[in-house]
Amino acid sequence: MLKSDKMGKSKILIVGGTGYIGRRIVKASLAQGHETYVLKRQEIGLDIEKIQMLLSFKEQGAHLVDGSFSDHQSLVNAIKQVDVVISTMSGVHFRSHNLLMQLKLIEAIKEAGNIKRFLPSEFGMDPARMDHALPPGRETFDEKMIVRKAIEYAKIPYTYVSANCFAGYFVGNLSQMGSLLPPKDKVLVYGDGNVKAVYMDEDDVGTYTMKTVDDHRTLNKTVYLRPPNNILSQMELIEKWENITNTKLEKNNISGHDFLALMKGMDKAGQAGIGHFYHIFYEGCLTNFEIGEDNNGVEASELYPEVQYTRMDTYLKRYA
Ligand code: GNU
Repeated sequence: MLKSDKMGKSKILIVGGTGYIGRRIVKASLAQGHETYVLKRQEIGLDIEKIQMLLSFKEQGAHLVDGSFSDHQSLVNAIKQVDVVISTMSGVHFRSHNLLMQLKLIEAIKEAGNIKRFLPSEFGMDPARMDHALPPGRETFDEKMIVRKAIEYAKIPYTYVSANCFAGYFVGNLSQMGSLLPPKDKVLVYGDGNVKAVYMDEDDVGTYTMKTVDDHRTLNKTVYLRPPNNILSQMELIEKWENITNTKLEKNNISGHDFLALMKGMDKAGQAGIGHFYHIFYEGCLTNFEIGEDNNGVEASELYPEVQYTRMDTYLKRYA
């Protein structure tokens, strides 16, 4: 039987389906009519949240596939059931473990030999543009580049999705670090607050990601999610919040130099975060380049104009 039997739609395996972005990709895969498979890792143990999420995916029509990263053959068997593999294993949490798991997944994809498209766990800044990144946060990008090299060396067809700033981490908190909720009276402004970033609703990341899997225009390309209305500076975000809540926040500006100096008192994860924020809000690394030939890039909202992506004033309303 043809693998992609649903109106020529590829069969999808999501690895990391219970994670923060993975769950959105499972949802979008089902919504867009793909036979959807979700890896159920042996190691899941007593993580009741993940177990119950997997069972809800099954109720929604997904197939749960047993597999373990300590059992290569189980991965090969899972991969042989589908056409497309999407990895959303997060690096922010178990960093180096994540790298090894992705390399094992690539080995299994190579051996299975049937995969038409592999989407590795990207979904942030474009790591190919972060060669200058500050330590220790640079590890995030170095690892993603190791994964990319392995994919390209193995000649596995790929799509890299650069999803920019997840709204849950950067919008509700007006891009403040150490919090996920809006500040009450004062807000730290990075520099003059006029550097442009790109903010994405996580469900839209899922929708756009799934649109790319069967599209020849995204084969061996980097797909940047940069919808025009979501290209915003921190000050524009703050102003949206002030308009919604009819309040005024006290703004405290911090120079790039002083912001980087905050690293001194922090642990490694905190220092990585400072570095990531610095690149985004002082260097403008998400918007300081054209998307096109030289970065093998395509832009999602241009490819898929039918997607009504969530604007950030709408996203902010839930916090008011
Ligand atoms: C930022 C964070 C938020 C950290 C990327 C500390 C890699 C990327 C936009 O590591 O998970 O407060 O692209 O106190 O490619 C962390 C990640 C966010 C920073 C997001 C990141 C963005 C990493 C914090 C905090 C909200």
